[in-house]
Amino acid sequence: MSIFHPTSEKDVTRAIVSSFLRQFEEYADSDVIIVGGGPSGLMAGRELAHGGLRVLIVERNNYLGGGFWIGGYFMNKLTLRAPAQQVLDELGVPYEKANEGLYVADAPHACSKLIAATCDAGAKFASLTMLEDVILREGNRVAGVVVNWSPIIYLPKEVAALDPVPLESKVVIDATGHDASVVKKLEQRGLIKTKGEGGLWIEKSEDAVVEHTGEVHPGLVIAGMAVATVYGLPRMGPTFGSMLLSGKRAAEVTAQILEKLAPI
Ligand code: 48F
Repeated sequence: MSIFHPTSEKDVTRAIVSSFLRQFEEYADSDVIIVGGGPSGLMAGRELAHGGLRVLIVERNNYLGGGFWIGGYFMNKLTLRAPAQQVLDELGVPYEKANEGLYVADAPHACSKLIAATCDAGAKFASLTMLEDVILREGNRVAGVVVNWSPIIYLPKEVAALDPVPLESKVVIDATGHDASVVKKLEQRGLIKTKGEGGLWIEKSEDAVVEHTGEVHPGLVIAGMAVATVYGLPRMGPTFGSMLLSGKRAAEVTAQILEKLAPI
C-alpha cells in the first residue's frame, strides 16, 4: 500500500504544462518586467508585488539571486552597512556586527529569505530566460522585452534558429548587474550612452548607486550595479546594502511612473 495518492505520469506532465501555460499567458502582459533576479531585482520585485502589481522577473540562469548567493569570493559571507541591515531585520535574516555600522550575514541565508519574500509577495519568474531585445513604441518608449531560452547561446547557429517571444509591460526594470543588458539594447540604437563602471570605492559607490537609481529612458528604470555601468560610478564589491536600497528606490520610482500612466 503506497503512502501517496495514486496518479499517472501523463497527469504529472499535464499539471506542469497547464500551470506554466496559464501563467505565461497571463504574464505576456505584466505591470512590470524586471530583467535580472539578483539582489536589486528581487528587492524591487518584492516591493512592487507587495503593492499589488503584476510583476515578472526574467532570469537567464536556472537559479535566482545573482551575486547575492555567495557574497564575497567563495566565502558565503556578505556585508552591509547601516542602515541597510534594517532590510535583513525585515526579512528575518540573522547577522553579526563586524564593526560600528558594518554587518556580516550568511549569503545563502540572506539570499534564500529574499527569494522567499519576493515569492510570498506574489512576483512570478521566467527562469532560463534571457533578454534578447526590447519592445519600443511611440517616442521609443520601452514597452516590454523580447526573450529567448538561455541555453540556445551554447548551441550552433544551425540548430539554434529559435525566434524569441515578446512580453509586454508598462515599465521594465534593468537589474542585470554589471552588464546593464537592457540599457545596452538602447545604446546599440544610439538612444542612450553608458559610461562604464569605475574602479572599486565602497564609500562613494553605495550612496551614488542609490541616488542615481531611476528612470533612465521612458519606460525603463535601472537598479543595482546597472546604475554604476550607466553613469560611470565606482563598483563596490561584496557589500550589498546599496543593492537592496537601490531595489527599493527602483520600486518607488516605478510605482510613481505607473500612477502617472493610470492615476488611481
Ligand atoms: O549581478 P547581480 O547580482 O546584479 P545586482 O542586483 O547586484 C550586484 C551584486 O550582486 C554584486 C555587486 C554589488 O554588491 O557588485 O555584483 O545589480 O544579478 C543580475 C542578474 O541578472 C541576470 C544575471 O544572471 C543575474 O542573476 N542577467 C544578466 N543579464 C541578463 C540576465 C539577461 N540578458 N537576461 C536575463 N537575465
